[in-house]
Amino acid sequence: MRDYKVVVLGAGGVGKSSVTVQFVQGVYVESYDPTIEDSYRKQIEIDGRACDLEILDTAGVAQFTAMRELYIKSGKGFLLVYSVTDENSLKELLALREQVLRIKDSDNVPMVLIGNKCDLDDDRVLSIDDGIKVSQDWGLVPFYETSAMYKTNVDEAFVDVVRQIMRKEAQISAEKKQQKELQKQQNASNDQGNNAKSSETEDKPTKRRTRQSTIDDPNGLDSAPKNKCCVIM
Ligand SMILES: Nc1nc2c(ncn2[C@@H]2O[C@H](COP(=O)(O)OP(=O)(O)OP(=O)(O)O)[C@@H](O)[C@H]2O)c(=O)[nH]1
Ligand SMILES: [Mg+2]
Repeated sequence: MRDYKVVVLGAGGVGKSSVTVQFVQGVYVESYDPTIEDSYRKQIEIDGRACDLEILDTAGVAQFTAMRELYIKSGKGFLLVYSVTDENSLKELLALREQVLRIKDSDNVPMVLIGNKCDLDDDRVLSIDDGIKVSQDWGLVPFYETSAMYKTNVDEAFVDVVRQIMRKEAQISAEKKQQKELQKQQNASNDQGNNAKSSETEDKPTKRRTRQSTIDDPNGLDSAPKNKCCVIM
């Protein structure tokens, strides 16, 4: 079974824990208890493959975010969560994504953008289009509006990020295979080159011998018929 480490990031109170607990345990947590760090495991089957998910629910509240860099380093995929009721929470995600890309030193990091609390119509300050715009700015990062309360799009978002990790791993192993193949071919052609060289070196003494025999024998091959002729005559 493959291990997939997913990290849930976002500002304080956007619903990271609620989304995570809804996905892992299928329950909705009404109360708000700021997270320091929680880790969950869940086994699921995606595209016929058994996956062991380790989900790290991180702190959004500033005083607990010191470990963020470590989480990001160890994570394979990221859920970047904002709340559709909190404009600042989306702004905070821009810096968070930059941090993820910087630490991972890559533009190709498995990630989904989540606009949570989509059930709160009356408190909504960010539209679906606001989310779509950010997803486009990020190179079409998959975007889901979720409700942890009603479990809307929660499973879909997690499955999406795991699929991205799977795709990336498959791509990396295909590239490694290709590189090995290329290396093999290169080694083989180097060997051929060396063989050709060594057969050239083997030829040289013969040539030298031929030349030498021509020098040693002043009559050489050309003069043989003459000699013969001479002998006959
Ligand atoms: N209506 C509604 N409320 C939500 C939803 N998700 C979370 N909440 C509520 O928002 C509050 C904060 O949720 P949490 O899941 O604790 O938020 P968090 O992002 O984990 O917060 P930190 O751990 O402090 O970073 C809680 O009271 C939740 O019940 C949602 O989808 N809809
Ligand atoms: Mg939390």
